[in-house]
Amino acid sequence: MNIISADFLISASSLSGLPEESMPEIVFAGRSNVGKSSLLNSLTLKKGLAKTSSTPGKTKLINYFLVNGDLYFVDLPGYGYASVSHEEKEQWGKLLSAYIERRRSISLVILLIDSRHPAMASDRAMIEFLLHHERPFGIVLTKYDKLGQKERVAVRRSMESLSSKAKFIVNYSSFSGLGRNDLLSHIEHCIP
Ligand SMILES: Nc1nc2c(ncn2[C@@H]2O[C@H](COP(=O)(O)OP(=O)(O)OP(=O)(O)O)[C@@H](O)[C@H]2O)c(=O)[nH]1
Ligand SMILES: [Mg+2]
Repeated sequence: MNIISADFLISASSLSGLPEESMPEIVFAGRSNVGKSSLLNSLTLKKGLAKTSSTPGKTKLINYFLVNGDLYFVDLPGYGYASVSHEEKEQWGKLLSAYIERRRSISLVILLIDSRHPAMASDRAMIEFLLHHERPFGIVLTKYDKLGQKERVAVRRSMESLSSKAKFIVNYSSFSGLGRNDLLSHIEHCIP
C-alpha cells in the first residue's frame, strides 16, 4: 500500500473516548521505548507525526491517526515500563487488555519487539494474550540497525517458535527504512 495521507485524529485515555468503530484499525503495541512511535513516523514518512523520546513512557494515551482517509493507525503507550507506580501500571494494563479484547474494528495488531531482547516475559505474555483472544498479529523486530551478525542469527533462532503463530515477522529499522515496504504490504493484506 501507499500512504498518501496520515493525520493525527484524537488521543483517548479510556475506551469511552475512542472514535466510532467505522474503519479498520492497525494497532502498534509493544514494550515502552521499543520504537512504536518512531515506526509510525517512518511508515508514514512524517517525522513529527507521533511523539518519540529516548525516555521510556513517552506515549501515555491511545493515539489515533487517520491514514488515507479510510483506516486508523493506533499508537499505544508501552507496557513493561519500570518507573511508573504500581497503580498506574495496573490501570494501563486494564485499559490495554480491555481495548484489545473488546475493540471489534481491530484488523491487525503489530507487536513490536526489540531485536536485541527478543524473548522478554512481558512480550511472551502479550503473545499469549493475543492468541487467547484470537487477534491477528504480526511481529516487527525493531532497531535492527543496532544488531551485529551474531545477534541477527540469535534473534532469528529465538523467533522460530513464533513463526507459525504470527502472520509475519519483519526486521525493521526506523532509521534506515529497512522493512518498510515489507511491512506496508503485510498491512495491506490484513485490511478487509
Ligand atoms: N537505532 C535505532 N533507534 C531507534 C529506532 N526506532 C526508535 N529508536 C529510538 O528508540 C527510542 C524510543 O523510540 P519511541 O519511538 O519513542 O518508542 P516508543 O515505543 O513509542 O516508546 P513509548 O511511547 O515510551 O512507549 C528513541 O530514542 C528512538 O530514537 C530504530 O529503528 N533504530
Ligand atoms: Mg511512543
